[in-house]
Amino acid sequence: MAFTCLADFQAFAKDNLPKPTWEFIEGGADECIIRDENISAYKKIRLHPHVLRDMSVVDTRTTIQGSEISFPVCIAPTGFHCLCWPDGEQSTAKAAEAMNICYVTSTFSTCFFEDIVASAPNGLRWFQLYVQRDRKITKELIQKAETLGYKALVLTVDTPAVGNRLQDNRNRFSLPASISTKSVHVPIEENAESLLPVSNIDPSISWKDIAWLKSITQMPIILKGILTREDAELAISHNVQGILVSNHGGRQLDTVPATIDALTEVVNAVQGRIEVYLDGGIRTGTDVLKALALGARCVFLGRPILWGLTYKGEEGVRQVLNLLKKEFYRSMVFTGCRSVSEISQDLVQFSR
Ligand code: FMN
Repeated sequence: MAFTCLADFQAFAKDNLPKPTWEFIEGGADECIIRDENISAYKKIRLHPHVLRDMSVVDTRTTIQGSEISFPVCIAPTGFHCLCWPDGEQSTAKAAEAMNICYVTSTFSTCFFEDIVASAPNGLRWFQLYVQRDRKITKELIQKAETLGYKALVLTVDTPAVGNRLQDNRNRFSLPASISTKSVHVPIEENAESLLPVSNIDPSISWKDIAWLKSITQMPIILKGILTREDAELAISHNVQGILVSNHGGRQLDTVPATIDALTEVVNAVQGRIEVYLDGGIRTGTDVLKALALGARCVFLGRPILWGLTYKGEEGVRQVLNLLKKEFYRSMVFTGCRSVSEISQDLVQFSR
């Protein structure tokens, strides 16, 4: 089968993963309204292209937190890559390194961080943190990541509890015995109703913990899961270096705004003081272009990476990223943008 778009990888993953695993990856919270709207919201935005601009040389590169990436698409943190491919996160890291983009490694990785880094020693990597109830373990995790060359700390702020994922509850989904998280203990056996590894995540984290994190790491801090102007302003006043507009792929609270709809509110509050990123529902090159036009510095992919991994490990993830890179390049050519800095807000119009 020829893979011509990201949806082709999705179809492959659906046909080839065990059904409960597929439903765990694909699932959203409650009625999955916002999981789907993250995707459909892009379809309501029309492009406003410019022609006759000499498109013979087009440069897709940009920077995030000062590091260059080959195009403005990186890998969002997702846990449990060994559900999709035997050496899971190690293959993902290799693909990110080969593509010269950033891989945000999840706290819930199923390979050791040391092995992930050894697989792709020169890759740009950020570390996603779920603050653990045991702050000593949390501190050790952060310091290990920093020692291993992780360049930023992505603090996930939308998970004081796990979303209500109906399919996982119906399937009584749990990790197969052969797969485990390697750096934090996931007491899946304690939670027979929703067998998701949430019980060690500290629900008490609050704004005051940002100062604590700053006291134990030099890494810039990026808050993942901000959706409102108020929280964006608080993020700035707590001196974080970036915001990732995210609703966790619709897996946490249903019926919040689609991320592309929340982006403008956050970008307007931030006023260029720190970088703003977005994840959720990015499936085509024009989605990337639209998010950048509305002020995102770069976007992150969640599920499509897992589809590529399921297809062919490192090679599959590279194919997903290459396809999206070509689509993004084409969208720049057609809208008259020779560089990422030329992607501006006048490129988009909202249809009714
Ligand atoms: N976000 C985290 O911050 N940490 C995680 O460990 C994590 N695990 C995830 C596991 C799966 C299977 C999925 C689908 C998402 C996970 N996320 C996690 C959320 C992603 O980082 C991201 O916000 C979301 O997948 C983006 O939406 P998309 O899948 O539509 O691209």
